[in-house]
Amino acid sequence: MSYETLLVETRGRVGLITLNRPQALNALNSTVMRELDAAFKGFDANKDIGAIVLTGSERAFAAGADIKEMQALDFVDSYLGDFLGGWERVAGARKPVIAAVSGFALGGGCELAMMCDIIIASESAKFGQPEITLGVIPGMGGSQRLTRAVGKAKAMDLVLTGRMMDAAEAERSGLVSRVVAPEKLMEEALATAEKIAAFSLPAVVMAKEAVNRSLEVTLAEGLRFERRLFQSLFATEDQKEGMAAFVGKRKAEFRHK
Ligand code: CO8
Repeated sequence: MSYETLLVETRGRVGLITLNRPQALNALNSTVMRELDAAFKGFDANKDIGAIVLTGSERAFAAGADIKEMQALDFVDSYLGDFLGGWERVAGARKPVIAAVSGFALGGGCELAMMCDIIIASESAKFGQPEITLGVIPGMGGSQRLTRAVGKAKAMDLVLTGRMMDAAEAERSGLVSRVVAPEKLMEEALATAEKIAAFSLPAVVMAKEAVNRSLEVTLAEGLRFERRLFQSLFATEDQKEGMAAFVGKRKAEFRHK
């Protein structure tokens, strides 16, 4: 499949997706949404892929939803067309997704990064939810995922003022897993993805599912869910291999089964 707004490639067991609308600082329009959905689905279905990296350009991960596309929308079209509803599918990738963020991650760009499982940021990264400056509010998780990630105080500050926070503040707040020098960003993101992709794929997918479940349910339900997944992994060849390798003092060779 060829893409108009993305570059999609594989690096070993890692799927790499690069947002590619430089003329609009990677603003997210409906074509990007459709293409990202297809690219994630393709990698999710591909047994040879164990993790995905999503990135933008050095200047911008993504500067938000495409304001020029949104400008003329009215309520009825937006509501009946479930405007932005499709982004939930984009957030539904089952394999781990690492966002490698450089430059602006604003509005929908910040929200897209937060749909990923790990955010690795360049020192140049700037995160924000500037929707309030446009007369609207975040529409794809900025008031929900951001609040869960950084707490109410910081989320209110960002969502109500529209200000940007730099990479250091984002790391201090818990939004970002790691901050690296700009020239190390892709190396770090790809190495992290390769590391994850070498583990047992069923274990990796279940680990993601279990952590995400913690955001939805009570502790008792979450612990039960985790335990059932843990128990089920004893049906896999990779559990036998991982534990035999430890006991045999050798490196595990996971078959992803
Ligand atoms: N939409 C459309 N075009 C954009 C956007 C955008 N969000 N951001 C930048 N561009 C375009 C500019 O219009 C400009 O195009 P042109 O050269 O044709 O005029 C080009 O990209 C370069 O931008 P600037 O000249 O403005 O570059 P600067 O370096 O001066 O400024 C900024 C960079 C600060 C990032 C600035 O472009 C800016 O403020 N952009 C808008 C940021 C914003 O408000 N984002 C929030 C949008 S609303 C939103 O995201 C709602 C979320 C809903 C969920 C979305 C689902 C994921």
